[in-house]
This record gives sequence, structure tokens and C-alpha cells, in this order.
Amino acid sequence: MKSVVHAACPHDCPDACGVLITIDDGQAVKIQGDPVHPMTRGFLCAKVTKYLDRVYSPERLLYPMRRRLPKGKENSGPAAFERITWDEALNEIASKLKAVSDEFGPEAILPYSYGGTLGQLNNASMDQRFFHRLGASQLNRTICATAGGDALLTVLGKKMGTEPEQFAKSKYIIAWGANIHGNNVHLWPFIEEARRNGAKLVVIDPYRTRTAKCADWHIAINPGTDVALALCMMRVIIHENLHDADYVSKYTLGFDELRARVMEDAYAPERVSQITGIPVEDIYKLAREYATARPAVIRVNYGVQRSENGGMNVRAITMLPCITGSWKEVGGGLQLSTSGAFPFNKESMQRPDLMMKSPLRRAARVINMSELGKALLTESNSAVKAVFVYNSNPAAVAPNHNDVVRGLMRPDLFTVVHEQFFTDTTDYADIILPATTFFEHKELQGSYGHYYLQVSNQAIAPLGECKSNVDLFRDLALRMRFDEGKDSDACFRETVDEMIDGALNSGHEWMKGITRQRLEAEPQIRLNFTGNEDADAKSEPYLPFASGKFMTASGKAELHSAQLAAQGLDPVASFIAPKESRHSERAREFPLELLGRKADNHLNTTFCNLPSHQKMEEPHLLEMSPVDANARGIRDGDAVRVFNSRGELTLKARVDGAVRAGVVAAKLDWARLNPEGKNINVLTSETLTEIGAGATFYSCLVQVSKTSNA
Ligand SMILES: Nc1nc2c(c(=O)[nH]1)N[C@H]1C(S)=C(S)[C@@H](COP(=O)(O)OP(=O)(O)OC[C@H]3O[C@@H](n4cnc5c(=O)[nH]c(N)nc54)[C@H](O)[C@@H]3O)O[C@H]1N2
Ligand SMILES: Nc1nc2c(c(=O)[nH]1)N[C@H]1C(S)=C(S)[C@@H](COP(=O)(O)OP(=O)(O)OC[C@H]3O[C@@H](n4cnc5c(=O)[nH]c(N)nc54)[C@H](O)[C@@H]3O)O[C@H]1N2
Ligand code: SF4
Ligand SMILES: [Mo]
Repeated sequence: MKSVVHAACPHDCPDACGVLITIDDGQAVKIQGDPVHPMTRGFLCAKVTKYLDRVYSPERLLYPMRRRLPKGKENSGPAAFERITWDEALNEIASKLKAVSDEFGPEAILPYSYGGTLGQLNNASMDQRFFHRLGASQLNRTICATAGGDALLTVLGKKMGTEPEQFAKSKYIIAWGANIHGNNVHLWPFIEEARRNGAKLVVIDPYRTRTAKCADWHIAINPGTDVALALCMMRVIIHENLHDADYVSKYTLGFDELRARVMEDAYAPERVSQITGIPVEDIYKLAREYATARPAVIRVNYGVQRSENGGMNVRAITMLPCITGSWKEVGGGLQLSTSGAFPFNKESMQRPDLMMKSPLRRAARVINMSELGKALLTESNSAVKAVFVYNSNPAAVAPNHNDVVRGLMRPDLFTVVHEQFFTDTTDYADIILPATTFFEHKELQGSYGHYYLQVSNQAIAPLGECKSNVDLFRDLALRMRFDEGKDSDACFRETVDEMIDGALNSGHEWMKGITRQRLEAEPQIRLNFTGNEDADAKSEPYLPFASGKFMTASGKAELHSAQLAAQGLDPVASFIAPKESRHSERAREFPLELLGRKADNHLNTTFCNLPSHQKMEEPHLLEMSPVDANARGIRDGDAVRVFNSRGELTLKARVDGAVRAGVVAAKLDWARLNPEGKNINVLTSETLTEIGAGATFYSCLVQVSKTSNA
């Protein structure tokens, strides 16, 4: 008997697709996009279309394992481990964590998790309760989005923006550091619709992405210089009186300071042209077109904030619709993320108050996940002694890979990894635990690219002995008796349904009328921005800032931010040449700017191991311009050494038109798939962004040479 189950794709992707899974006799036999989901519109990306290959891969981890052979890349995979029962695994982990806590204090335990699943429960709920009650170090999850997210907040006060559906109504669309075709493909049909109606698509990206290839205009900006471009655009717009003076006076704060800033010589088009590599006339053209085409919308993505200036880049770009007033128009405005609109009850889900029941009786210290190498190698009496990894593959995704690996190899470090597959990180695990995929558990799903809530139903039974993150941390909490005694808490016994109810129960008007029962019956529900029960009003285009209502301290769009000033940062925005850029001293030794980018057909390092996905991505390439290749005697196909002071890696030169002179590009991949056991993160640094303390993957200088054996 066949049946169809509605689920939601939980991968770290703005689209959060509605998914239909066909089940035959307990087996999933088909996956398709939900045709009624307003953003999914019946199709899935190339990665998830092949999801049955992932769920039923012969390489899935199916039972707990304990290490038998020494840690390291030499002892990868099943032969290095022996099978144990869940009972043994939970006992061993519980006693080890307790021993670490007793001897070194609970902050010697570090949870490490990120985007394996963005499902509300399996991303951050029972795990957080567990680690809070334990008193473990808190992890500042900065590896992806904090620079841009925090910067957006300084202007808008809320992480939200233009609805994707409204892009269809736009006449001028800027994809700014946003590889829409690769990373946010469900926005694409709306852009195509707009273009059929005469809209222009401009892509601002140092790399010629799939999106750039399809665009009307590709502006190949120098990496890390977007703040200079945005300030210069505002200079032209203000100078030519193309801004919306009425909107500015009613709804923004600090316009005079902004005007003074952009009129400085540093932001004259001629200067900015030198910084950004964009011809002066193109800067004028872009500014004028953007300010006069109506409506104009900006899809800015996290690409612009993975550099040392990341926060200021996003801050300056976000000011553009605030001065043109394009927030007033359907199809105007800007989107970086919509995640802040979902008013989940995070306190109920994550229970930070439980830290007061931990042996610490206070909030635990915070460790920045983008400095994992540093955290593991710092020798002090507060050293990390145990790492618990789930939802992440730090031995591949964290910057400064060589230090991360040195840290993970420490003989005194106890490491647990909860995973679906053997990964780069399981090479350093003492215990491996098998995790379910989203087919195998129930979830609550928000989004960072649209405004629909979904319940993802369980489609099949867990494979082998796999457990969801929720079940794992519930079992571990019960094993450690967190539900008993004077510091006990009933939250460790909650069911998944009770947790979903708790998450939805925030009392926020946008959640009004949205219950688990409704989400189980309806495939997706848009946030209730009207706060009333009127069905018509619910489908009206939502314009969050049409009449101000910014959620900053002042209630206005803050072009001048007192909060940034208090942090010693520029309260408006300014360009400071990144330490790792063509404009810096270091460029004498390492003259090329490396973009260690995401693959269009993988999701960070998820899917890297699957043959069906590998077929779609040519591995181990270093893309470079003919100018830089010729200067080094390198031809297409040559083996090249890419190096800097942190590491080196051999790749294959691809001399194509993807990057301009001075920039090289390579893809993030599993280190273990490279013959040398390394990936591009051997080159990236643990330097943090100025706002949000985020990772700076795209501020990375390297040198390239032809290998001698080529
Ligand atoms: N297919 C696929 N989809 C994904 C992912 C994936 O790995 N693969 N990852 C998911 C995740 S975790 C995230 S955070 C989102 C991210 O989605 P995006 O933000 O779109 O991600 P990136 O690919 O990091 O960056 C976008 C573009 O920014 C460009 N860029 C780099 N530096 C600069 C700069 O200084 N200025 C400008 N203007 N552009 C710059 C890059 O070349 C890249 O093409 O995508 C998600 N979706
Ligand atoms: N050089 C370079 N490095 C980067 C980036 C880049 O663009 N360039 N991008 C950065 C960005 S934006 C991000 S978001 C990070 C991403 O960093 P991560 O979030 O670590 O991303 P993935 O590599 O996809 O690893 C996620 C792992 O979680 C596992 N997983 C999936 N579902 C579950 C589950 O339900 N339970 C458990 N326990 N595990 C699960 C998957 O099998 C996978 O191995 O990488 C960062 N690193
Ligand atoms: S990865 Fe993104 S585009 Fe692909 S199915 Fe999941 S949510 Fe949709
Ligand atoms: Mo990310």
C-alpha cells in the first residue's frame, strides 16, 4: 500500500522546501517537491532530488561504535571501530562526561554543532537543555551568519525582509554576494517571472556563478570591498537627489551623518573604482538605475559577510532601500534572512535557565566556534577536555583546518560524534553514534528565506539503530539522571509533540492561530503578520517596513548606530582594507585572494561522499584567470600548489573565466576525498569579522605555483 507523507527539507538552505515522500511497505520510494508550497512550487534542488541515495546509502552509520585504532586520517572508516550497544555507548559517554566535569569543571566540555539540520527541535532544543543542565561551555555559533545577521539588526532591528514571492513584481533585482541559482534556487522562478515582465538582474560577485552567467549584468567586484561600493552608490543617489526625502525624514535616523560620510573623498567614485575594481561609469550607472527603477529589490546573501569587513558590507548595503524608500513598494526592499520573523519560544525549547541547576550555578563561558583550533590548542587550566559533535563536520568546515586537526588529535581529548556517515570528523572520534535523517523523525520547520511554517512528518522508521538528536540527548539526560533529585527537570521527559507545542506557544501575534494540529493538517502556514483571523489579509503581500516600524531601539532605520559607537565601531559604515586582501601588506608575499566557495551540488560538506552527487561536481579544482596562470607558467589541467603561512594543498588548475586577475577560487569538500587528506580550509584563518565575531572564509590570501612533478 502506497502512501504519501508531507515533510520539510531541514538542510541549511533558505528555501526550506515542502517535500512529499511516497512510502511503499515501509520504504521510501519517491521524493518530490510539494506543489502547493508557494516557494517550493513542486520542484526540489538537484541535491535533494537524489535524497533516497542518501537515506539508503550503504555507507549510512547504523549503530554506535567505539574506536579501536589510533585517531587520525590513516584510520578512517569502519575498520578503526568496533560495534557497541546503545547501552554501552550511553554509559561510557555519561561516565566520561561526569569524570571530566568532576575533575576539570563542566566547562571543559564543549558541544559543537551547526547546520546538519535546521529543524527547530533537532537543531537546538533537547541538546541545549542537556548541555545547559550539564554546565558545558556555550558555543557561539558564528561560522556562517553572525556578521551579516548582527549588522542587519543594527539597521533594521529584525532579521527579516522582502518576501520571495514579491521578487516577481520587481523591475530591478540585485543579487549581491548571492549565488541564487546555486544556493537559493527556489527564488529563481520569481526572478524569471520578473524578467519576463522587463526586470533587469544584476549580480555583484567576484566569481562568475551560475547566477552571474544568467544575469543581464555581472559586476565582478574585488572581494571584501562591498561597503565602499554601497557607500559610493549612496553618494551618487544623495548627490543627485534620487533618494526619498520623505521616507528618510520620517523613518530613518542619522541621515546627516551618512551624507557626511559618503561625501568624504574616500568614497568618490574614482577612489571607489580603485578599491572595488569597478569602472567609474559602472558605479554611476548602477547607482542611478537602482534608485530610479521601481520597484528595485536586493537579495544580499551571506557571501558578502564572510570577509573581515563582513558586517560593514551588509550594513551599508542594507541602508540602500532605507534611503530610496523602496521598502514601501511590493517587490522592493531587501532580503538577507527571514529567520528573525519566526517567533518560536526559544526559552521553552532551549531552557538556558537550566545552567542555574548545573554544578556551575551560573551562565557557562562562551567559546566561538570559528576559533575551534585555538580553543582546542590553548593550554590552560580551563582547557577543553571533551567535545561533543553533532549537526556538523568541523574537521572539514572550520577555518584553519591544520590547527583544528592538531587539536582533535590531542591524546587527552574525548570526542563523541553523532553522524549519518563517516566524515572527516569521525576520523577523530572516540565514540560514533548513528543519526536519523529527516525521513526518520518528526520536526518543526521554519525558514531563513520565506515566511512559511511546516511540520515535517516522520516518513519511515529509523534505519538500523539510528536516533534523532532529540532522542539522543533525551536518553543521555535520563542516563545522567537529570530528571531526578533536587535539580531535576521534567523537560527531559518531553515528547516531540510536546516540544513542538512549546515552541509554537510564544504568545506572539504572528503565531496567532498556528498550532501543531493545524500544521499537521495543512502542509504549510504563513506567519500571521496581520495578527487576526481574516484569511484574505493573510495572503496579502507583507511589507515589513513600508511605514517605518523598524525594530531598532529608536524605531527607525539606523544609518547611525549608537550601539556600534558604544562598541568602538564606526557608527555609520566605512571601508577598512582587510588584512588579507590585495590592498594589504601581506599581499606582497601571498598576492592572490582565495574564494573557498560552496559547491552548487553539495551543501557545505553534506552530500560530498555520495557518488550520485559527486558526478555533478568536478573535484579538486583551483580556478584562476589566464593572467595569473600565464604569469606562473601554469596551463589548464596542471597540478598546482596553493599555499600560505597556514597550510598548503595541491589542486588542479582550471584556467577559465570564472575569476578575474588577482582572485582564485576553489570548492569546499571533504578533506579525506583529496589525495593529500586536506581541503581548502588548511588555508583559511580564524580571524573574526568586526561585527558578529564571524568566520572570514573569503578574506584569505594565497600564493600559487606549478608543482614540480606536473
Ligand atoms: N547548493 C548549495 N546551496 C547552499 C549551500 C551550499 O553549500 N550549496 N550552503 C547553504 C548555506 S550554509 C548558506 S549560508 C547559504 C549561503 O548562500 P550564499 O550567501 O549565496 O553563499 P556563498 O556561496 O557563501 O556566497 C555567495 C556568493 O558570494 C560571493 N562572494 C564572496 N566574497 C564576496 C564579496 O566580498 N563580495 C561579493 N559581492 N560577493 C562575494 C561568492 O563568490 C558566492 O558566489 O547557502 C545555502 N545553500
Ligand atoms: N571554506 C569554506 N568553509 C566553510 C564555508 C565556505 O563557504 N567555505 N561555509 C561555512 C558555512 S556558511 C557553514 S553554515 C558551515 C557549515 O558547517 P556544518 O553545519 O558543519 O555543515 P556540513 O558540512 O554540511 O556538516 C553537517 C553534518 O551534519 C550531519 N547531519 C545532518 N543531519 C543530522 C542530524 O539530524 N543529526 C546529526 N547528529 N547530524 C546530522 C551531516 O551528515 C553533515 O556531516 O561551513 C562553513 N565552512
Ligand atoms: S536543500 Fe534547499 S533547495 Fe534543496 S530541497 Fe532542501 S530546502 Fe529545497
Ligand atoms: Mo551557512
